[in-house]
Parts: sequence; structure tokens; C-alpha cells
Amino acid sequence: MNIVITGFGSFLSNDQNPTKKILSMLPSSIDGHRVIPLELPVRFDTCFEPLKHAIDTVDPEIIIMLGLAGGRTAIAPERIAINRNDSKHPDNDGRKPQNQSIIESGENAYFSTLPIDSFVTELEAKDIPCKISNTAGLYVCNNVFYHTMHYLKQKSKLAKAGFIHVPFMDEQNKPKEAFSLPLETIYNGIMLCIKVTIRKEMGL
Ligand code: PCA
Repeated sequence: MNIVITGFGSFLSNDQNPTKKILSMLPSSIDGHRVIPLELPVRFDTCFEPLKHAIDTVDPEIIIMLGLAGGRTAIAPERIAINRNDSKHPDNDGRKPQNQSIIESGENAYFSTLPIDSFVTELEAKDIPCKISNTAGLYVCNNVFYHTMHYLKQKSKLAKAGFIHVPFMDEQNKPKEAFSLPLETIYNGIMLCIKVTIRKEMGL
């Protein structure tokens, strides 16, 4: 199988993003399956472009998108992507869309097709905090999640896809008292999510 894992670089006051670090730590294959790391721009207008290109060219069976959500207290598999951009904070182009559809006349929302309940069970068994989130926000992460689910449906592709937000890593600048985890722990959690998804896809 081909597995695309996406992440983001710096944005707003986050001068580092653990998801970009994770991309650089991933092995080139897991259990014999090819892993393709892909950094996406933190820009409403173009965040989906590199991923669309990857879907068109490598036709992945699994797509796991990653993003930082400072303030979260667990690794957070997102349940749902919604058809809305709305942000008080600018993206890396300075854009702040207000209450706008992502795709005019698109579905209101899409559910993740990743095995998010199993992520929680398996990560907690390894003492890695993991909790399903019911909103990916209305910033760039939700945007790329929605675009991906919409595009897969449009193209009748059966790839399993979804989004996982991660908390701050210990190793980055962050507001005092904000929850964080060692990068190593976040990485181990994401690796486990990838392995669980592979296992489910193989029917194991
Ligand atoms: N998190 C932001 C965008 C980039 C990132 O890592 C978000 O949650 O929308």
C-alpha cells in the first residue's frame, strides 16, 4: 500500500510544528508499505494542492493528515470535517475567511474513515493520551481535511483518510502552563495510529 502522511510547518505564534518534525522522523516504509511524507502550506487557498497531486499520482490507500492544536491535552483523532472556513486568525497568506463554504454546494460534512476508536484503545493501552475530538476547528486543518474527503468521494476513491491533531511538544516555545508531550511520545502515538490503520486495512 501507499500511505501519505501530511503535516504543517510554522504558523501564527507557533515557530515550530511537531507535525513537521514527525514527517522528518518517519521511516520510508512500515510493515512493507510505502510511506510518503508531505508538508502542506498553512494557507487556505493552497493547502490541499500538494495532497491533491499526491492522490492523483500515487493513489494512496491510506491518508493520515496531521496538525498542531496547541491547548489539546491528548493526541486527538478528529471525527468530522465540516464545509466551513471561519477564522479570527490569519493564515500564512494573511487571509481570515469569515463564515465561508469551503466547497459551494458541497456536503455539509464528512466523517473520518480512519479507525479512530481503535486509535484511542491502542494508544491508551500504551499510556499515550488519546481522545476523539468532535471539531477540527474552522482554520486550515479542517479545510484540508474537508477538501480531502470531498475529493476522494468525487473521484470514487476508497482510500481511508482522516485527520489527527497533536498537542504542543515539550521541545517548542509555548504559552506557560500549556499542556505538552515529548516529541518522542507524539511520534510513537502517530506511528501506532499508522500501524493500526494498516492492520485494519489488511483485515488483521
Ligand atoms: N494546525 C492548524 C493549521 C496548521 C496546524 O498545524 C490548524 O489546526 O488548523
